[in-house]
Amino acid sequence: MWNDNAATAARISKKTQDGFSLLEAVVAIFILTIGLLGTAAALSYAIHYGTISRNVTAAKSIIVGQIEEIETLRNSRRLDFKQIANVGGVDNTDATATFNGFSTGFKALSLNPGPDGVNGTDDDLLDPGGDGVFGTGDDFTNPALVRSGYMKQITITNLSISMKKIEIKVRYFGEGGRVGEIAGVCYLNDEGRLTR
Ligand SMILES: [Ca+2]
Repeated sequence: MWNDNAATAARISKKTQDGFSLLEAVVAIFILTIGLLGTAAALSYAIHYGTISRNVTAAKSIIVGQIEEIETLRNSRRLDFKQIANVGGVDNTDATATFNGFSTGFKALSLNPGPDGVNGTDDDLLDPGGDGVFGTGDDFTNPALVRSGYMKQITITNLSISMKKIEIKVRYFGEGGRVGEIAGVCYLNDEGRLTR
């Protein structure tokens, strides 16, 4: 009787130490692989949409910044209301300073406003050169001033003698050659004419 009990205990002990079979290990590795692939896909998705989110936030900031600058140019009277226009549409009549207008079409963003002190114009990438003075012989277009990854277009439409539509579009360039575009529109009135 005692021997029978000992034999049963030995069998139970042996059974608990069997471990995984090869098939169980293969199935476990397969499931783990599927799980890791899913994690990699989720990470890739998160990185991709994180990049898009950053680009959209930056593009919105660029749009708001340009609209606020134009509004400030009007409020400070640095530009007459009739001067706030694209190249070819500026009316410099009786203005204190000549303004060439905002660039047409999509242009690179610059880190500096250039000699006219206004962002979004054709001179934005102009560098004063070694003498640090604009308008001298050593001025040059400096590609190092380009803020890469974004392009901006400013379109100004006269709706009436005292109202303009300002549309700012920003294109951003993501991974894999993807291009996104976001636009902002504001309406600018001739506040000086209307209220001062
Ligand atoms: Ca400029």
